[in-house]
Amino acid sequence: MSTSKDDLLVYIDGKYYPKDEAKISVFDHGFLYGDGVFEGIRAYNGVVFKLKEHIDRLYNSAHAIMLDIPLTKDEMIEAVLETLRKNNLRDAYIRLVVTRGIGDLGLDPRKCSKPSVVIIAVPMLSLYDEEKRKKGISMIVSWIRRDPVDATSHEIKSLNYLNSILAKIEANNVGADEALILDINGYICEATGENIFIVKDGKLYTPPRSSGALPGITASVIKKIAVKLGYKVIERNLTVAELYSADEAFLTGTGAEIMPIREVNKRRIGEGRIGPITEKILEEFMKIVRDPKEGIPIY
Ligand code: PXG
Repeated sequence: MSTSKDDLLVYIDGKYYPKDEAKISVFDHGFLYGDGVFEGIRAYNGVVFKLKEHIDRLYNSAHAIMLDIPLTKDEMIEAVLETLRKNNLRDAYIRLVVTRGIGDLGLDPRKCSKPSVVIIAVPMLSLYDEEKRKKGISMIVSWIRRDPVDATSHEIKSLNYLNSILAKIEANNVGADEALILDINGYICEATGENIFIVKDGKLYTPPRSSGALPGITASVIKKIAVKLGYKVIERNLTVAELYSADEAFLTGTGAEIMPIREVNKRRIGEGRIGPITEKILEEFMKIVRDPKEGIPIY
């Protein structure tokens, strides 16, 4: 049986705390400056899906911001698994955060002596309702552009998500489900926390890494599934007009899994519901996430 959300145990620097006592200092630069890195991970049926890949990405993000994680990758994997065990979880959403640690009120990270590691695991939450999975979501194109690769690039999964949050606020303000974020050149980049794929004439298209999008772990799984199913996957710059005239389009991410797009800026996409190729890929994805070979078992 899973624990209820109220008696969750949270891992902080090697110790477990009840949810209400799980606290980080206000002098932590993760709080003061968004200085840190994170991962969002999911466990399905007792297996942490692509855990190794998420840990690799976390350490790459940390390396890019010159943050030394005080655990080896193996120790980190064990800490994630132990947090799930302590909470009796088999299907879970896991948030792994490494902050710069406690410093002074200046932003210089050299003043922070020790990074903090936080692992939160909660019973699986669905970010979108299942009806949306069939009908698709509505999107707007946000006026806020993705931080370019030579700025606070989202290739690095840092704690600074204001760029995405501003886009999400725009979507919320007009009652849209999600925001599409363009790169500095006006090409499609990604959504606030999901990558995007377009289907046209039986081929899949997705923006290149140079757009500033996060190299998504779900997206890389989708690419493999698509190829296995016989669809060509092309990475290239995509315009909003191409999205408007796509046969199908969908978002991918750990939280969203695969989410069809019904409309963008009130333009219907394809049939305005989940398309046949998206449906096939979704069906295969749901098999793969439960395959023990695709992750690390908890128990
Ligand atoms: N782009 C961005 C900017 C992300 O933050 C993705 C793409 C998809 O990547 P993965 O590796 O998950 O396929 C992300 C991931 C949330 C949430 O709570 C966000 C993500 C993951 C899990 C939960 O909104 N972002």
